[in-house]
Amino acid sequence: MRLLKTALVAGALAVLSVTTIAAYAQDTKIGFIVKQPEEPWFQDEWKFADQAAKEKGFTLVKIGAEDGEKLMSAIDNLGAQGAQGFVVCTPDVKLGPGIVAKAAANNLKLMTVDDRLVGADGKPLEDVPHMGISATKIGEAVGQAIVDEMKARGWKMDEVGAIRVSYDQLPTAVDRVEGAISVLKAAGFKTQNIFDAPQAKTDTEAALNAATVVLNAHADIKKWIAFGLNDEAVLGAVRASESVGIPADGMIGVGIGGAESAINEFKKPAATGFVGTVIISPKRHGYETALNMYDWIANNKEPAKLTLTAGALAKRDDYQKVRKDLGIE
Ligand code: FCA
Repeated sequence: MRLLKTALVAGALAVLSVTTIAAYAQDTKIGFIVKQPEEPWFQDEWKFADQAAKEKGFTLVKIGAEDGEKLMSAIDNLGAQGAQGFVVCTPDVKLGPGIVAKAAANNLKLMTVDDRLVGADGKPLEDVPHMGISATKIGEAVGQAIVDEMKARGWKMDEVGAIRVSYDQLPTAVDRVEGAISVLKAAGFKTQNIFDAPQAKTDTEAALNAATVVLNAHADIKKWIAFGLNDEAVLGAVRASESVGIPADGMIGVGIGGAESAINEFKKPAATGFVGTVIISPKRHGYETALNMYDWIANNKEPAKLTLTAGALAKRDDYQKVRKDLGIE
């Protein structure tokens, strides 16, 4: 009897200490909020952030926030759950000061990814650690890929129309398309042949609608190029060109991203007008930002104020290799 009692007490103590250790490991809780959870890029960011959580043993809370209201309540929610910090790609960069205030009110550390917060004056909030892409450079790579393809096809630039799928309220979107335009212009592309297609949202459907308006307004033009914020923007323009009867060899679209939407396009048996994508790294943007936040919370190591990541052009015939080289295969 006595033996049994001792064994029971020892067992209970063992259970208790295991629970305590588990609670300790679970102590760190980090939010990862994204503006468009259904977009493959953001799915990939989450996947890599999960990897960091697994490695370091913290809890990752993934939240989709498509508008400001959802974002604000997500931050309150993280605070109520006892999280210590979060990484966010906001649905609207102009919410910057509101997000900073909300994070502070909930005692949460804040880092942004992809889209950098701006203040009332439109200037970036430089105090908030941020990881984004080198938008201008990556846009230039898009422009160069398009110029090279026009040359390979023997196109006369004066006969070509350009669809600038735009989302000008987002600074990184402007930098990306303007980067592409600067290269096009340097190669002799005329500004009057570049047509703006403003999208209401940053998804494929909105881009398709915007590009269709441009194509219908210039039905005399038979050869087209397209660029925009991301793969979804360019895929929308490519789908629009197909719907008005422009064949694949009459369209040159180059996107940015390299996630599933682009890869699926390359896997199609016949080439489409979606010629290439500049692959960016969801591993750096997901894994690294989550790790940065963890280090900040657990080891008091503040992340760099600004990190800009690079991209690499991939096409139908080499995307597997490029993905492998980037460590995202
Ligand atoms: C923005 C875009 C995303 C992705 C990311 C790096 O948030 O909306 O599609 O390109 O930048």
